[in-house]
Amino acid sequence: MTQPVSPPPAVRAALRAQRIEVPSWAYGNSGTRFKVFAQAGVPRTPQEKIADAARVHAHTGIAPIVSLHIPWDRVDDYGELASYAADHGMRIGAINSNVFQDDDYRLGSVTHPDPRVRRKALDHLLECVDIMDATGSRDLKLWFADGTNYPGQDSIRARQDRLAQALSAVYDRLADGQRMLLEYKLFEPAFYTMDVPDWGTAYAHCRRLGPKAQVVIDTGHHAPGTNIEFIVAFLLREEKLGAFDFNSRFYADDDLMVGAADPFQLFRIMHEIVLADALRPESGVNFMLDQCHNIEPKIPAQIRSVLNVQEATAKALLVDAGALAAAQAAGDVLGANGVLMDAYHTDVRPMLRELRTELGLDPDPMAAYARSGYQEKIAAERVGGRQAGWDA
Ligand code: PSV
Ligand code: MN
Repeated sequence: MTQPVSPPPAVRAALRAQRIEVPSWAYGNSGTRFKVFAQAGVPRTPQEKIADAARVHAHTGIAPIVSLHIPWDRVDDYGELASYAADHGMRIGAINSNVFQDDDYRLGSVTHPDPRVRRKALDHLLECVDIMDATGSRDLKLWFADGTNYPGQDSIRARQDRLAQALSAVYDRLADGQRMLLEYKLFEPAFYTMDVPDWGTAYAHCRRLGPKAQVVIDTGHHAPGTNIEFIVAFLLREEKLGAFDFNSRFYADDDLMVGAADPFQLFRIMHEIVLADALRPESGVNFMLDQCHNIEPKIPAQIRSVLNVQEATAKALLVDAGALAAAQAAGDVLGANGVLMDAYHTDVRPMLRELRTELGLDPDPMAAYARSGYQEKIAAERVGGRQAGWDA
């Protein structure tokens, strides 16, 4: 079945309302542990990162939110930073805590055996909530590098107790309307146990804490072959899916552009989102990117990533839900699969170009950015100073 170029009004409305949040750190230098390649024009300050994020929004029309990472984006006045973002048509999204880049955290942060280190980590998390108050952010994103490398190194159970204690102290500090998002990761940097290795662990902690605690699915944080859309469907049903950290991976936590490695997986994820009516910003699911552009230019890579999510979403919205339900009820295995694949194989690019034109945007965001001269401008202007990166 061929889909019409002009989408039904409901699909059009859903695509207009879709919002994607971009990470400030995607605009800084990044790399592997072997080499960080510097790029010309990379931001030196959080303000310059926000200005770059604003270019992504200017060309896509659906990415007006930027996440910060503290201390990478530390400033004296966060209220002022929020105003700067607003002046650029952006708002500050999730505040990402960082309790993994300090010598004190060699054996963990909130699960460290030493109460002094645990206190220091907790103080940082609480400071992040203060920052949320100043920026008007709703979400605190928690990712813990905590874990162990060797059997017997520390008590798995005691570390869970310490984790629960810290989470509960942060939870109690949250104001009305604020949430904490707990991210899990199978391995890295710890290789024997991670203290939050999987969605089940994150879910169990969040469930005990209450409704303001929600799980984040970083698509790169699973064992190869994991059925991520199953996790999505399950957490949505339990009202515990708070956000995505979108990226793609071939091997481990590769942080490549979302939709680059496996566009079909991204479609399957977005299909579960659409089925649960969780695409609307009011649904509470925050669609964030968490990516690093080690070898490709950063702003166009972010634009491409936003477009990849938009394309997967458009395809998911085109699934004929009635035909799918009928085929499923009839036990028509091939028919049901066919309905899904019809939508996946639809070329949605013409309809998205049309939508952008309606929004007053250039229909081809990648070409429009290339023509805009912004890349040349920042390369010429941003000379001197210290380029942002993983350590700044
Ligand atoms: C950890 O690998 C992670 O996915 C967390 O979200 C961090 O905050 C982010 O990467 C930093 O790059
Ligand atoms: Mn992440």
